[in-house]
Amino acid sequence: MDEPDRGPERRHGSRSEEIAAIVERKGGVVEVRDEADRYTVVGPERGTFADWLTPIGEHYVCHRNLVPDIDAEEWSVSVAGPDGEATFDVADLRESLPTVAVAHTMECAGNGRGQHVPETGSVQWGFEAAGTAFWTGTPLSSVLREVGVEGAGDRWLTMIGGDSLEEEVFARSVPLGKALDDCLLAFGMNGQPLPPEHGYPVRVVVPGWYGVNSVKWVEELRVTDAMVTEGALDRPGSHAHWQQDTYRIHPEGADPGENESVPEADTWAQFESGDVEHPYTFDQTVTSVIGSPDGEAPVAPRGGTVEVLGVAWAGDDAVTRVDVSTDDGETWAEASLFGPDYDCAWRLFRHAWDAAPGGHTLLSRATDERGRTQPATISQDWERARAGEAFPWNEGGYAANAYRPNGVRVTVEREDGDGRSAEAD
Ligand SMILES: Nc1nc2c(c(=O)[nH]1)N[C@H]1C(S)=C(S)[C@@H](COP(=O)(O)O)O[C@H]1N2
Ligand SMILES: [Mo]
Repeated sequence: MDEPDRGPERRHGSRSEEIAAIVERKGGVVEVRDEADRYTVVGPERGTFADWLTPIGEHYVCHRNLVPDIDAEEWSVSVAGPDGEATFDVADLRESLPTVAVAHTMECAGNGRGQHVPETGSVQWGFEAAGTAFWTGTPLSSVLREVGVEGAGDRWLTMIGGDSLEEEVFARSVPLGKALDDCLLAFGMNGQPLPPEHGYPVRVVVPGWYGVNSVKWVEELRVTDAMVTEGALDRPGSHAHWQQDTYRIHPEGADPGENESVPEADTWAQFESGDVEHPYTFDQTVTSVIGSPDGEAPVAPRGGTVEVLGVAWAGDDAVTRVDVSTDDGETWAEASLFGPDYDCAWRLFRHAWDAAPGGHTLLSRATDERGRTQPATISQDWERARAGEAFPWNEGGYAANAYRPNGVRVTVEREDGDGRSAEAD
């Protein structure tokens, strides 16, 4: 097959189409396949962020290679620990080990990448690459006990995807402590069998951490002394691309180098402390999205108010406060948090807005239990970023949580004397 020219200009062309498809589409979920970068992505509309549970059909999808064609009857996960190796097929996981359900807000580390100026490479997500589902499966702690894992120590768990290519293995490592704490081998999503695009028959779910850590179609787990580095696995192909070369926060042109460990896994703590030169994207930074009004059509007040609804999350930390501005950031009001309150899943927020007719820009700004608040913008000035005044522009466009780009422009109609919209009749 002839390969089309994939020069820089051509790639930029395909990026623009991608941006149009993801950000400007109307009317439902759209799958975009970027052959140049081998990415398949699907993203929902803004209205998805007005509900707590994300239906499977509205949950974003992101992966690099094609969905592997897997026969679940034949599939097994091999697990290597201190006492040797064991394999688990899907029936073993379902029937011989405990089943749990975990609420988790999945978010792509590239969510907000399309808000970086200048533009970075790869999928140009706006705010769409996030969703909350119930994931059903076996606790990793149960699986790991079977191969002799008792405590975590400084060890890591390296996870390999069944979509690995001969030349490039899809491998990710998380601290073993996190794996034992709350991670699972999931075989169900929102009460349904795991769909192929979300990792059927079995995927890892790493609650509250960026999506890339939740390896789909998982085929191998290994307890290791270090996170995966190049040449660490006895397999052909490159091993560390997804851990060491990508998904790290660094300025343009930096060579991130390889680390075997980090003193602290929290993404923002790595950045703030300056101890990790090029932070790894593990837990999610605090952020929020308004889901309603969605800006698609004018809204009419009821009894003078319009309800502003949205979601806010902060990875494995809790959201403690959300503020809403209905005048483009001039003034702010504290919203109420309501609805389900699970570790590692987003909270709903609402604010009753005294909405006057005309055009308004709505913003939301979340704060987490560590007192971290979303910054307004993304900036190339890393000093400002370290002071918490902006999110650091980084070459991979990862982990962005600026609130201004997530804002929504809304037109409010006049309400008539009966408390009904003038144009609703
Ligand atoms: N094996 C494998 N797992 C993977 C990926 C992949 O390309 N291969 N993509 C990761 C990325 S980048 C994200 S954001 C999440 C997305 O999960 P979802 O498609 O179920 O939303 O899967 C992660 N797990
Ligand atoms: Mo991702």
